[in-house]
Amino acid sequence: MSRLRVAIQKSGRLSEKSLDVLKRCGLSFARSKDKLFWYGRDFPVDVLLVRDDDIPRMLLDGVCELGIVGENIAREVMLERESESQLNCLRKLGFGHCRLSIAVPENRDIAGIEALEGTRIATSYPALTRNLMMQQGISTSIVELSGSVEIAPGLGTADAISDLVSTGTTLRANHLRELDVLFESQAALYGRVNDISDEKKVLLDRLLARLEGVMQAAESKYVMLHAPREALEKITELLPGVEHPSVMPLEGSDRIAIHAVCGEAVFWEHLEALKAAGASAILVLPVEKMLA
Ligand code: PRT
Ligand code: ZN
Repeated sequence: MSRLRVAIQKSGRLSEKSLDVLKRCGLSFARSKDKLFWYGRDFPVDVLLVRDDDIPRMLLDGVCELGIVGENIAREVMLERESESQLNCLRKLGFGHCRLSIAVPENRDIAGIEALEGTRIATSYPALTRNLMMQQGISTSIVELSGSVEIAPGLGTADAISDLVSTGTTLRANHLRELDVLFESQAALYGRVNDISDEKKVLLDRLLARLEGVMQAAESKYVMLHAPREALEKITELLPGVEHPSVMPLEGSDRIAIHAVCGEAVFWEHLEALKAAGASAILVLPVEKMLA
């Protein structure tokens, strides 16, 4: 019986959510704390726990068929190896959001990244940075650093940096200013799926269908409310991502009950607008599972 292997980050920003998404696909594992391999119990998918930087290479080397990693790392390795086609991004996962940005010392008067032509840029993402700067017609010399990139300008080893940013706190703390965003990243499921056996392909398709359901369910809400019959059209328009709600009569009332799965986020503003349109008893429930 065929099995698939999925590599995830052992400990770091992506670990918990990577495992969580697999669990929500119905996977469970026989695990031991320090072991790097967890055996899939209910579904033939095993987990390898590794450093995130190793995941794209493990996929390319055929150690595993699947991996959850930031697009930043996947793209960097693909550019390094010039083998973009071999790793497929199967599904973006909606967590681990960050951006690869160019930042400069805040006291330097630099208007845009064009002004960085011929300067030195420190980064842990040399291939991605060089590639994205070249696409904009800017050539720079790359100073490759494996960590603490943000201190390079202060030390005089670079004029600017290209680093991951999420809140911007690290840049501010180091008196750097975000000049431009080169690349937006999030965690994604990657696969080496072209050269796998038919049996593994069947497994992969099952897993991907479940994952699609999980992702859609996470983005969806089930909304129930009461409304005057004549407000149906208006209320349907106000429900985010809904075209055909279920409509039910309410015993002994001229109002109706409307139920709908909203495919987009439901905010307080939506509820206030629904109330203003005549809705009452508005309930918003999470959707646990969904299969199209
Ligand atoms: O040990 P291992 O190699 O597995 O982990 P790691 O330390 O290399 O990675 P980790 O856990 O820090 O990050 C894993 C992935 O999370 C990255 O590859 C990105 O895809 C994603 N991610 C999301 C981030 C950030 N946000 C982030 N803010 N990765 C790093 N940072 C760092 C950034 O490098 C900078 O030093 O956080 C600092 C900036 O954060 P702010 O909030 O101050 O802007
Ligand atoms: Zn890493």
